[in-house]
Amino acid sequence: METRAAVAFEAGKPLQIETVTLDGPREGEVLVEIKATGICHTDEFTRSGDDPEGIFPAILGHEGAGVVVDVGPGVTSLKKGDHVIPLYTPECRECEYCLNPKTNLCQKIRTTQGAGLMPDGTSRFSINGEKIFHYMGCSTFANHTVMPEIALAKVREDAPFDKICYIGCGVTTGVGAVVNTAKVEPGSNVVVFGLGGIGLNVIQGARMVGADMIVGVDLNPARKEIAEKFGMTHFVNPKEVEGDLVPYLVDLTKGGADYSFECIGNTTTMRQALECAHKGWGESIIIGVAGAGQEISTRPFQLVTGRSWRGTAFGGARGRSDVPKIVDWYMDGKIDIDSLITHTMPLDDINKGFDLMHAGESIRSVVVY
Ligand code: NAD
Ligand code: DAO
Ligand code: ZN
Ligand code: ZN
Repeated sequence: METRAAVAFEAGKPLQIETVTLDGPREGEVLVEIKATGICHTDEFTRSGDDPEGIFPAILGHEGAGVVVDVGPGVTSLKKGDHVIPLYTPECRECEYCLNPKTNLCQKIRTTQGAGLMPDGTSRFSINGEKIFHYMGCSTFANHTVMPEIALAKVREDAPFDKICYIGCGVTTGVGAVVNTAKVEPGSNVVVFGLGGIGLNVIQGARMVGADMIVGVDLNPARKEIAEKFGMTHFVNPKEVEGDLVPYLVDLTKGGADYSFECIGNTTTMRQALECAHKGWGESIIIGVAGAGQEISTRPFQLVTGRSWRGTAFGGARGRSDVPKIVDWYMDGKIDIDSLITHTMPLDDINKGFDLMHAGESIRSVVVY
């Protein structure tokens, strides 16, 4: 079939809207009509050329929601008409990783996904016979895409696509980091570095589980108002702190954070997040993705004296099992997604979504097909 897509032909260039050829689903695969997709920083990381593993030409996008149009042979868990959210972290339920409760990093299709290909080592996308690569196993910047069955979460049909697409990355990453990775207890003191599309979801996750003090740290004063709406109790702008930020945060939290989260991708703030964690038990969770080749450091005594440093991908969520529950939390009003979707646009205007991100004007832009 033919479908419309925003194609990244070269690193650093705007996406181009094209008619592309999409081959039908093969064994274990599903054809999905994408109804809406968020534009995430990770798409920009790859589009810009900063991602050393970026492959071109490719159809980017990994934060979508849509409807099953057709299924290939052997597909048993999905049928035409089902509503789905694509998963860049699949859940096969049978690999060594899926069988270990300590991780969500299913490895079943890791190698081919990382190479921009379907599990059989080929691509379904092309233009005039020239191969176009898949991206993060999703390619939601196409109106139709083909996905492995194990990388689709079936979700309820009354949930709006233009909101729940954000659960495909940002919401699950932030809320899941609190619920699945840190397992924040009621009454905890939490410090969140970076109040963007991820950090605001950490804040609402912390509120949902009953955290006591929720401190937000951001250089952008405009983030204070929306973070308060999401449950932040104290705002700290590092530019306004006299002296070192870490002792200031330790003092504010009366000894340090029970849990801190780094949602920026900056190795300096990663260190600050670790060091503002409480002596003896504080845990610091890295969510932000730092630039290629960067390294973190601290004095080992920080760990000897009981702080832990951890990281999380996709909020520790097992997508097929956990994503439908997060959709329920949204539909039940336990989490707010609407206020975070600051802009919507048609596919033709997708590059405006990237411009808004650069200007710091959007929390989330969503393309509606
Ligand atoms: P964002 O740009 O929307 O938010 C970042 C925020 O940090 C902004 O509000 C900015 O003002 C603030 N900031 C920047 N530098 C700062 C500093 N030095 N001190 C304090 N505040 C500062 O980004 P986002 O979409 O929320 O993504 C955050 C990070 O999470 C990115 O690195 C992204 O790649 C990563 N991410 C990780 C996962 C995962 O599974 N681990 C998933 C999605 C995104
Ligand atoms: O299993 O080795 C692996 C890779 C898992 C990929 C997880 C990526 C999470 C962070 C990237 C940002 C996602 C938008
Ligand atoms: Zn698996
Ligand atoms: Zn993302």
